[in-house]
Amino acid sequence: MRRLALPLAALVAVVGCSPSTPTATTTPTPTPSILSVEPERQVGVQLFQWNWPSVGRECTEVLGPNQFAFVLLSPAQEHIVGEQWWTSYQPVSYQLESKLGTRDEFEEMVSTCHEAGVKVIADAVINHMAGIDGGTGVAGTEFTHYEYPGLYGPDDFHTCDTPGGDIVNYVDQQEVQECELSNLADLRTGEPEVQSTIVSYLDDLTSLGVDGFRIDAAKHMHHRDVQEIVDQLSGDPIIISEVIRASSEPIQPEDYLEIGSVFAFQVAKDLAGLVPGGALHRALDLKDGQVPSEQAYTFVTNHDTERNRQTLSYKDADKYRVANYLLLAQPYGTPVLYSGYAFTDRDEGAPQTDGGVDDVECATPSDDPAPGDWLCQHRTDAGMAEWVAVVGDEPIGDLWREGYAIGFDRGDRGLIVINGNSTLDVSPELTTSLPDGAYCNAADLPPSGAEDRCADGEFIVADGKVTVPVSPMSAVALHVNLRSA
Ligand code: ARE
Ligand code: CA
Repeated sequence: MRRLALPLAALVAVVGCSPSTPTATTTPTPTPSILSVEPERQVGVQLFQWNWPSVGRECTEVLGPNQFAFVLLSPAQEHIVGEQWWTSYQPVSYQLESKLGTRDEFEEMVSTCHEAGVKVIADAVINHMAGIDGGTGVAGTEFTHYEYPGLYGPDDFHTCDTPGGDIVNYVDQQEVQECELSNLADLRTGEPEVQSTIVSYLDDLTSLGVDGFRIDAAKHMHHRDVQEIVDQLSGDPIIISEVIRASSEPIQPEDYLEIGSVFAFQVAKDLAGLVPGGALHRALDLKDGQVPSEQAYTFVTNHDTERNRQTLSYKDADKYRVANYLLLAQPYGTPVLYSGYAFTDRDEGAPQTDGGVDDVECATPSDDPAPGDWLCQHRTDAGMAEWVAVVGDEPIGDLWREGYAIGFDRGDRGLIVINGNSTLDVSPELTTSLPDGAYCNAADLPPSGAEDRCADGEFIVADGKVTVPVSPMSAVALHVNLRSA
């Protein structure tokens, strides 16, 4: 999705107000015109455990106006009953009835997001079904561990002679793909009947307008199985496989590149290492193995890693914010922001009533949120999504460095200074390719996307120079579409 060259025609002249119609007797006053670029949406956000009405509202109010490209949902299918968030990852049928909402609500959310210019990526849990002996699902489906009426019977699941039938040894490819991930009934995804049942489910989501799929636990399906399933899908959905990179293992993200894109876990781990150490400039050379930029979905954290602490998360407060600025400022991959809720216990579900997740109300930003607070971290970076859309694939200019702070241009469209010092202010005078003008800070905008958001720009670019004061653990990001007229 990233690195697409912007057509020259995308450079359009934006005029502050329309000139008065010239007549024979009056001469038109020249109107100050500001060169502006057509933003190309790139940044996505994972709205973890947000219910469908809340996702739709966020698309309209925040994601659309701020040039977000897509939203990544939590799983939509029927699942086991329980308050934990991870019940979403134990399918019992492919009805779109879940703790996150009904089929109708799902369909309405997709069209609302589309109206706001935001694509929708669904979370496809297709490697397995439930991990418990049996019961009744949230939409009333009765099931046992290996029997799901109308979908699958015992013959559709792998059997495995490891203890409990579980994956124990990640170095054995067959075990990883044919034994059970934490007791989750493992589908024979190589079998044509299983494939066609999965394809019908995913096509159903596509028929409701979904633009693509996160393939959950893709590592646990042979890439040939995933390829065969994807080849049978209607349309041309975006495919992003979840294959957590571990250098010691035989199955690598690269194995899935012919199918589509992958999540770049290595980038998240690298960001977690370099921010606390202050080597911020190293973020400019991030890369995930051999995964090319246009097939890498990069992130600071996701719902698993914020719990196992393999990455930074909201619990790291200002370090987490700095990592997000780096993710967005560097050019590798398609960045996905994360938005979840505060928790103390890893299993804790989102705030819910009678088995349904409550509508999201964002808590006031705080470094010490209460459990169950919706954090809405992505709103803090809302203006940065537009910054990324405006700078496009412009290259990184000369690097300025001082202590733990860095600054650089992105061509003649944007500039960013990130201050990773925990107590020191910086205020560099930078040479820049930005056109002259009075700019506002995209890293510090309210998430409303209001029209008059840069009435009085405080960062003055004159004759290729600009002075940029930045307080500790924050950033100033300028771009050509955020200037005073
Ligand atoms: C829950 C309970 C279990 C119980 C099971 C069945 O926690 O105790 O046995 O239910 O009743 C999520 C939760 C799990 C939860 C599961 C089902 O995280 O706790 O189990 O839902 O409800 C591997 C996979 C990777 C996977 C991670 C978690 O490779 O695909 O494990 N990530 C996805 C999702 C998860 C989800 C699932 C898959 C299952 O993002 O949220 O699980 O649908 C090394 C390896 C990695 C491995 C990692 C984890 O790093 O390289 O491949 O990741 O270890 O140990
Ligand atoms: Ca499997």
